[in-house]
Amino acid sequence: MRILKWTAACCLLSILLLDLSGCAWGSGPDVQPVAEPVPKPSAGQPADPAAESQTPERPIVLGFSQLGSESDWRIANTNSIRDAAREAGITLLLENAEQSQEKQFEAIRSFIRKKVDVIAFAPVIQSGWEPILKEAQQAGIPVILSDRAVDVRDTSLYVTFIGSDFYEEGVKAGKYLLDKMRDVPGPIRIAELEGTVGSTPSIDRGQGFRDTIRSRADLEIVSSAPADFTMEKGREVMRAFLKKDGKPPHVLFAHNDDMALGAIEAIEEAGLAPGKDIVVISVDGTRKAFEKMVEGKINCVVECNPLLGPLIMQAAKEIMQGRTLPKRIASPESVFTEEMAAVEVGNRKY
Ligand code: GYE
Repeated sequence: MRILKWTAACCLLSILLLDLSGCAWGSGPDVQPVAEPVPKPSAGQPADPAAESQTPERPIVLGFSQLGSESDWRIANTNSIRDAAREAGITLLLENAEQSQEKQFEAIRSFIRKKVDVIAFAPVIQSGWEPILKEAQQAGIPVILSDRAVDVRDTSLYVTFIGSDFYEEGVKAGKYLLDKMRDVPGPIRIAELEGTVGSTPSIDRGQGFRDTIRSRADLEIVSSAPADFTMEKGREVMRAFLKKDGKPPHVLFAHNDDMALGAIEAIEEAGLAPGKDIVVISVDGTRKAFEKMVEGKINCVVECNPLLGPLIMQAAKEIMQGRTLPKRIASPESVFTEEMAAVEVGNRKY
């Protein structure tokens, strides 16, 4: 399912004062305003309603279930969360689920048992979250979704979703390809390395890309398979694509940089030149991918910002102060091409 895009029209005054590492509440141009009152946190909630707008005296305790450590994006995301918690004076309980939803359930249950003030998590896949979210709601603990979305009918089960617009990222990748191939006659064969099956970024990037390239009938996705967002699987699956029918694709669309980096190795092993024989398009914008762009081995990287820590801490604080948050908080992101890589590589923060 494609996650709907919302606009957070009314921004909170406090965020204007923040240094959010390039992020801002609800910046997306096509996001619809859905601001919801925050459920009252039970743990650490001041009894006196007048005290609600004051910062609690003891540090806020935030339980964060990180989905794994599968990519450089993820490492940067975890570091951002750790650093931002330290800077905000928030006590962080951080658990790594190693790409297992079951482990995320366990972590969230442990946070509920420990009566943390706020729970945040990056859901590995979209489906199956309703029961655990109900457990958190029954315990009166507000939940922030970070990075990826959940597919639940009752959106009151979480306060806000802080993360990128993955559909738009897929659209950007598709637009780059249409532009790049403007004067190239078809048929153009495309291989796609998908991310984790059932995860929001994989579903939405794939959909945005398809919806965009559909305008040219001679662009065809000839191979598509999941490679779990890791470099190893990217290499392995790309090897299989290249062996498949003896005809290499003209284009590779990798749903993240790590898989693209693995695929580049497979392309070189096959005696082909990535970036030349095969146009390579990727998502994330890690420094390693930029370095490959400088070498001409990746042609385009769609940025996906992992530095969500400051936004998450700000949201946790505002929840504890009883404020109303936008239902969707998206970070502004760019597209970088090989022509810009040499200038931009030094600016990468992850
Ligand atoms: O693109 C990928 C990571 O959910 C946006 O997960 C994130 C994705 C990111 O493994 O590198």
